[in-house]
Amino acid sequence: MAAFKKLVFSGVQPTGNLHLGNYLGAIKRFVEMQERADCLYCVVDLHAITLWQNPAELRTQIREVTAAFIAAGIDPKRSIVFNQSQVPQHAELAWIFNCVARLGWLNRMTQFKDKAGKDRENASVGLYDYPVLMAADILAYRATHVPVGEDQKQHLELTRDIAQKFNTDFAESIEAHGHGEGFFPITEPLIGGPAARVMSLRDGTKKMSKSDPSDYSRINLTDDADAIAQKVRKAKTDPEPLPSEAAGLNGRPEADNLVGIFAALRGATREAVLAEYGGAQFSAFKGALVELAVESLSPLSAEMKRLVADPAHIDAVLADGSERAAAIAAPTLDAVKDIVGFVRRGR
Ligand code: AQP
Repeated sequence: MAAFKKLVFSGVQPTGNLHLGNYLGAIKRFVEMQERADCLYCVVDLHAITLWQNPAELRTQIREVTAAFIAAGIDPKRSIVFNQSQVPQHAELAWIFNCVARLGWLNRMTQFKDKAGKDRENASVGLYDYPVLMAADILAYRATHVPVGEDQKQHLELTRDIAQKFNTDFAESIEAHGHGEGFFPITEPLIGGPAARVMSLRDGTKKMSKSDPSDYSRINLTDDADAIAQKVRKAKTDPEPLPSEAAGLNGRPEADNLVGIFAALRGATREAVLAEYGGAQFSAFKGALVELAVESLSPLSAEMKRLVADPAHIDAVLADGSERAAAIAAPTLDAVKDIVGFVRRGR
């Protein structure tokens, strides 16, 4: 396999209120990755429309996700911040990958099953094809690393399968065009930390999610201090005090979730948190969690508010980022077209 330059790609859908799960599982880690590699962070609006979106709200949400990226600490001069629909290579590569991916692979995707629910016949074709577009998002840049929450693990495995199959199916042509042994990297998912899967505050067995009908199930990045305090205080728990070791969280999903959130906000491990709070009652621990969450999220939400008040600035960031993203993706697509055997202008 050829050596690939370390490059990070990840995306967030502009489909509603961003929540603590999106922040701790993804965006906070995007910020940290900037120290270690070149990064591209994408507002994946093509993914968003796999479920119907109100057009005016979609536009607002694209700007809000961009604002959240910047407010959290992503520097749009250093990293490339853009929205997917401004870079046509994503959709173009997705079509080519549609012809590489197998129906059987997509039939196994659990996110489609969850989101389509019982009314599968009525789901959009785009929702079914979502993981193929995600593979195109990543591989248009030949990204080597993708920080995501645990819910995206299966999609990342599909990306690896598509890269592998493309490399194998076109091995001779890849070699003939001077690309060595493999054209696409086998991308590494970066899933980890204490908040890889933040759970609902109402039910520790369900993922914290934008689409949960109960607003009390999640902490939104735009929630004020009062709302954060109310939601944490009402969060479901069990009657036992906190254990002193992480093994004591087994079978206690709600306790595990609150300790994981605390650890991720503090940049510590569950063990370190339990060393401090083991034996404490939830009432005391929740008080400390409210304080930490408000202290972490208030500046973020204030900065988001400031940024969304200037949509022209956000749009300029996205236009600049899209241009820089396309400058990387366009030569990849040209090479893919040559490898596949298309005739293209200028050749
Ligand atoms: N609960 C979570 N814990 C940790 N990480 C999470 N992510 C999402 N939920 C959690 C991560 O956030 C990134 C962006 O997610 P997305 O908006 O692109 O997709 P999503 O998974 O559809 O988000 P939601 O909030 O769960 O929305 P719905 O309600 O539509 O299902 C990804 O890296 C994701 O892993």
